[in-house]
Formats: sequence, C-alpha cells, structure tokens
Amino acid sequence: MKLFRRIFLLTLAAIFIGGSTAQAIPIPLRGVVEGFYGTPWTFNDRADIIDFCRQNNLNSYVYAPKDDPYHREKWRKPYPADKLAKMKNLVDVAKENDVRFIFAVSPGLDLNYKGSKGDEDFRLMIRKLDAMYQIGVRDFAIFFDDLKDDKGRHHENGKAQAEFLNRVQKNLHERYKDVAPLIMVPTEYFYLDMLKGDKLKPYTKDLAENLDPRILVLYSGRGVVCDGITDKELAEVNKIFGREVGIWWNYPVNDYPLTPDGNRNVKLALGAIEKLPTAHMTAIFFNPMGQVQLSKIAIATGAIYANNPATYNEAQAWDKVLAEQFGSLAPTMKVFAEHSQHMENSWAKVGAPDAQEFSTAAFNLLNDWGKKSFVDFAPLEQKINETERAANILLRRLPPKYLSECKPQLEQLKRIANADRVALESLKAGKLDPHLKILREEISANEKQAIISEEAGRKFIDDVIKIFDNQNQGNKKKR
Ligand code: LTM
Repeated sequence: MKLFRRIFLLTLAAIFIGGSTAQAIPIPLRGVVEGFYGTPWTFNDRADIIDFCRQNNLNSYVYAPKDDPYHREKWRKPYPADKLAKMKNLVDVAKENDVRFIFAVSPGLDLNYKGSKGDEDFRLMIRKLDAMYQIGVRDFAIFFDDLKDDKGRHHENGKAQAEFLNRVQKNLHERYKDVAPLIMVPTEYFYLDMLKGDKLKPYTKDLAENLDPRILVLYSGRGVVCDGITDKELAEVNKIFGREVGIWWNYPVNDYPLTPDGNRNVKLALGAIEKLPTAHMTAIFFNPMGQVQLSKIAIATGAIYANNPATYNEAQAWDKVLAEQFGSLAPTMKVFAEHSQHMENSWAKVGAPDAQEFSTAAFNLLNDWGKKSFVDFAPLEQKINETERAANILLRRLPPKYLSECKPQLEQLKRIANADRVALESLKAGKLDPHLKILREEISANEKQAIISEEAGRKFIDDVIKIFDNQNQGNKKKR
C-alpha cells in the first residue's frame, strides 16, 4: 500500500509541477555526425562541438569526415602519430563531456570481401579499429554510402557487406567487453534507393537478411536530402531491416551545389530542424556544415527535438536557440537566418522556405500592381528595409567567429536588398530603372561565393525585370 501511495503522490506532484505527467523521452543516441565533404573541421572545432553537445544534452559525436584521407580513401593506413595524438585528445574531451566518441571508417571505395585479399582487408580494418580502442574509443561505425559510379550504379553486394560487418562486430565483441554495437550506413541508404517499383532491390534485401540484428543501421529518409520523415516512413524502413533503424539527417549540411555549376558550402542552412518523426526512434545524427559555429543553430534545435520529439515545436525552438546563441543580436540574426534556411537542387530539398513574409509581401504587391488603382508598397518596403538593416548591423557587430563564416552571404543579402529597393522604386515609377540589371548581374557574379534568398529577395528582382521586359516586348509588337 505504501508503494502505491508514493506513486500516487509522485504522480500528483508531477501534474502539479509540470502541468502534465508526460515525460520527455529522449532519443537514446543523439548527436552530430561530422560526415560532410570538403575541408574537415579542425580538432579545436571538434572539441568545441563536443562541449556544445554536452551543453545541449546531445550524447554522441561521430567522426566521419569524408575528406579525411584516413577515414575513406586511405582507410587501410593507420593514423600518423601526430594525428593519433590529436585524436586521443579529442576522445578524452568527449569522455570529460560524457559524449560518446563514435569512430567511423568508410572503406567501401576499394574494400575486398573475398579470398586472401578479403582476409587481409579484414585484418587491416581490425588494426585500424584496435588503434582507436587503444586511445579509448568504445563506439565504432563502418559506412558504405556514396559508392555509386557516374551513371548512378553501384556494385555492392549486400550479403558480402553484412558478413564483413558481422565478422568485425564478432571480433570486437569477443575481445572487448566494453564495445558498443557497431553502426553502419548502407550503400542504398535512402528509402527510394532501396526499392525498385514496390520490391526491395537485391542489395538491400541481402543486407537486411544477413546483417547481425544488433548492428545499428542509419538511413537518410526518402532521399539523400529530403523534406522530412514521417512516422510511417520510418516504420517502413524499420520493417525492411527487421530492427529499429537510426537517422542520418542531412541538415544543416551544405556540401552540395545548389546550382548546376555552383560551388559547395555557399548557402548557409540557418533554419530549425523540422518535420522529423515523433514515434519512438533509436538514434539520430545531424550532419553539419563546414561552418562549425553557424551549424550550431540547427544542431541546437535538433537537440531540443531529440530530447523530446513529441513536444518539439520548430518555431519556438528556433527563437530559443537564436536568443541563447546571439543574445541582443538574436532578432537581427533571425532576419538573416530567415533568408537562408531552405536548401534545394534537382535531388535535394530540405528546410523551411526562405523569408516567407517577404515572399508574401512581394507576391501581393506584384499581384496588385498594374491591376488596382491603389497599390500598397509599404509591406514589402518594410521587409526590404528590415533585411538591409539586418545585413548592415550584422556586418558591423557580429563577433568574428560568426562573421568569418558568413561575410559573403551577408554582403550578398545586402546587394539583394539594395536591388530589391531599386526594383520596388521601378514599380512605383512604372518604369524599369536600367541600373537594376547591372545590380542583378553583380548578384549573379557573386553567387560562386554566396547564395541566399533565391526564392524571396532574389526572385523579386527577377520578377520585376521580367514584368518590364514583357511590357517592352508587348509595346514593340504593338508598334
Ligand atoms: O548522407 C549520407 C549518408 N552520405 C553523404 C554525406 O556525406 C553528405 O554530406 C550528404 C550531403 O551532401 N550526402 C551524402 O550522400
């Protein structure tokens, strides 16, 4: 009876204090995967992000920089002594911060599975992981993503991969009692790539059927970079692999080009994590940008999500995080971030649309212009002013650690806002200011370094130019 009374009183207390008995249920493994292409983070960056993980109740960091040669291209080679010493330092930092350091190798470019070459590669993999065990690593991952050729084909054999991973897992677990289950990323790591029509492709089928059920599989959603994952989608992939899979989430990563001829890392993903499952999940890792400090906006919202997916609200999380990270500059930073959230190209789409209020004001204005006798320019004018002011303030006042990561984007936003004003004045005057086209060209010329607000601020300039060009064409035809 005493026990029941205690439980009853504790429940009452929980209702009284928390407003509800609902408990936060954090995703068990939650953190950051340094898994992007391009210049890897420095060891200082990593130590900083591990500390940030602790502060935000994220409990893991995965070391998997695609362009660390010892991680992928030269995976067989042991780390040289100086790099190993830095790695040990980082492992110690992770321990001090109670963050799991997950060491990953991506051997798939040239891994041999069969015969004596297979045995040799197995031995070299174990040697690589053992060296990490010696410096304190207890969590390991082997990734097989991005092994396609130019035609989008891969030659991976799911059964051979599964057997290799099972063998690695068995070897480690027989020798070490304190090593966590292995983590892997398949070659077909997004849902649509696992299927042909409504049937599983042979690779995924063989992998799923043969992989030790204790090995954690990560996948990235319907696509490589996609617009959310539903509970149902996650359940489907759990079913395919006969286990609870984890998520490798490709936001805020920005290592892919947003224009056919464009560069990597030019658009900043400054929005909140959104549209992720609320159902039970076993692991989630956020893949960040090369820009480590600015990645913290999305990662911190991801931490709020991962600590209680059921109650996550992206707008509230975004405001909270901006306030925590930027203090009095938060409202100004928010204006900038609003213009730089959405990432989209022919195969990627993620993040809330950029500057929605700006776009709505521009849409309404263009809709009314030329049709109504009274056109209200004020809402868009206000948005343009706000944008230009934010860019100017941030260029002057952002602390150097942030400014060094976003100066080209702020300068580009300033250019766009300036051109937006000229576009707006052209509409007011009923005549295109010829300077607008020059400004637009300057924006294009700078897109190798910075892309921002493509469908909001930049689109308004294009729309206005198009309106006047069409008008001119019409007038010429009439003549
Ligand atoms: O997403 C996965 C599993 N692998 C790679 C990442 O390394 C890369 O950062 C992202 C974004 O380009 N895409 C991938 O395919």
